[in-house]
Amino acid sequence: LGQRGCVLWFTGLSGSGKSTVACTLEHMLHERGHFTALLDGDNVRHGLNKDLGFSAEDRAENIRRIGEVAKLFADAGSVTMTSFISPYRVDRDAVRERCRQGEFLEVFMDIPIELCEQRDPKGLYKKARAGLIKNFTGIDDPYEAPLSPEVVVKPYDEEGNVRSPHDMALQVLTALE
Ligand code: GGZ
Repeated sequence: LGQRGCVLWFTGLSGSGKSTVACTLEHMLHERGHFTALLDGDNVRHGLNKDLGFSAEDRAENIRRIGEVAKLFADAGSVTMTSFISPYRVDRDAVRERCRQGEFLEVFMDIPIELCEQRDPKGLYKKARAGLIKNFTGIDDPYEAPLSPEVVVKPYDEEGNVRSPHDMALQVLTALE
């Protein structure tokens, strides 16, 4: 890795484990002495992007701004992780285009909606099913899976057991190295 920064762009459904895996990976990177940054809903949608909602236009602007900030961090030498659904391929590809060759790595949390909905850590799928939240990704709003992500994270191991966030983070770390 050296001191070169990069953008690790996590994408996937709500409840797919983006933030958990990114956070676990951040600890691993710290242990190895790397400078990191983590952008997620908690520190971006409540601040920089608090004027934005969940229409396609607002999601596009959300991702554009996050992409610009992530690039600034990466150019400052940070291993920068972003954890947003980022449902539209064109929005993610636009961020990739803004980055230098090899600076942007897309990490696809390839978790079926059935699993995400089963977990439903915040009860949002339940609300979306009940019609209390409109335009919820995967329910009544689209999610466009990446066509050639650098890393694809699957939910089960070879024995069919659910993988731990630690195991998933190790996979991303290995790909990064
Ligand atoms: C999807 C929504 C919605 C709608 C609120 N659709 O599980 P969470 O709670 O913490 O993650 C979701 C988060 C999505 O914000 P992002 O900035 O990642 O979205 S995007 O990249 O599409 O701009 C969910 C919550 O916000 N949430 N309403 N309608 N997720």
